[in-house]
Amino acid sequence: MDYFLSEEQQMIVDIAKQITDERIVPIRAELDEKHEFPREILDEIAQADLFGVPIPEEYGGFGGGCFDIVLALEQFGRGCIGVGTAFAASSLGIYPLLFSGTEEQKQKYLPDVAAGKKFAAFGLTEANAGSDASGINTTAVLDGDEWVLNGTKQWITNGGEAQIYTVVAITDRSKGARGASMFIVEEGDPGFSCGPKEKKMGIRSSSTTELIFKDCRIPKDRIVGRQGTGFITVMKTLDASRPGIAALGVGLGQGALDEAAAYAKQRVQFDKPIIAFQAVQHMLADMAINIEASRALTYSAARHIDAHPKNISKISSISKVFATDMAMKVTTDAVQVMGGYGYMCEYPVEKMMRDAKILQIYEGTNQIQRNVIGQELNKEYAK
Ligand code: COS
Repeated sequence: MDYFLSEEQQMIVDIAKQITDERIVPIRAELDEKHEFPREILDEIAQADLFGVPIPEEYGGFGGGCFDIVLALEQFGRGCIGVGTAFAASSLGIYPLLFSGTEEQKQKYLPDVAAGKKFAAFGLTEANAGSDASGINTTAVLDGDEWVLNGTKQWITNGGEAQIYTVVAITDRSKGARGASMFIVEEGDPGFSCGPKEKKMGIRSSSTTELIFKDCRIPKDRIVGRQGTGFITVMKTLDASRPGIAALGVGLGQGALDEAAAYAKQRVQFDKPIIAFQAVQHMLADMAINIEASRALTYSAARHIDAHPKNISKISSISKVFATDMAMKVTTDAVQVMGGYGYMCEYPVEKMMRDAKILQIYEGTNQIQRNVIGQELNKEYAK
């Protein structure tokens, strides 16, 4: 379908597609098997200036919006969700600065992230604060000219690989969600370390670690936004980033359909390629229907967000739920079309199915997305 991309948007697609086909696809299985961080690929993505897509031009970026980043992520998702996640998490890590950072913070941190010289990460989740994000226990206390952070963040993408971390901590427990604040922690700050890499079902090339703060001291001016606004910044960050997760789902679904359809054309049973059987054709057709519907929805959501950046929670969550539930179903069906071969590690759909699962879990489970959508409907229909 023609989505009427501008010249610049088509350029983003073409560059991301080329990196995906030439660099990601040939080594994705090896990266997965070795749990290896895709540093060389990310360096190439940096050389192609794609880390700068969501960063304004005055800080060395491309000045793009949600739709531009969606286009890049769809391509990376088609190749490998692990690589796509590592890329996406760097944007996620700098969204708090874009939304709430001071001019000095933007000038200090954004150009290096835009150039891909430094990676970013976003630290929200804790052992006892997942869906209940406001239940975090990490604290930050002002001591003279420094904030002192204590606590542990869990399952942080790009942990140990990033140099810049935006981290939420409680500054006033009595104020509930209004008692959380956002901070910038840098690699090497005293009292800050990352745990070992977690072993995961999928997205194994991306790094996932704990962030550990033991009397971690950072300068006073590393707070992002006013004290007490950290939770609002978190919510704005997640609203802006969830269509990117939808885009990873669209790409992953497309990648799985490409594999399944190519296999069905060459696999002969009962003297015919199995694509000639209606049972298989209908499975492929359902995949194509749901991928295209997800793509159209995700693109529309991203374009809407760029045009109307306020009150975007509902459409952002709708795109995330629809496209990632689709990715789980399509990758599962791709394995089914390929039968025993699909279940074997030599074929990419086995990894795709494992990778798909995280899309329904991270950046807010799909159950939480339905809560967000339901709460918004509740408000709309009260009018
Ligand atoms: N934008 C701006 N502010 C928002 C917001 C949004 N999208 N969503 C909520 N808020 C504000 C609320 O207005 C409220 O402010 P007040 O206290 O001033 O009224 C505050 O944030 C708390 O909101 P709420 O009471 O709805 O939060 P809950 O404690 O019920 O938590 C959340 C529900 C939003 C945390 C939950 O639905 C959620 O999204 N969980 C998933 C978190 C997540 O994605 N984790 C994975 C992270 S991986 S990076």
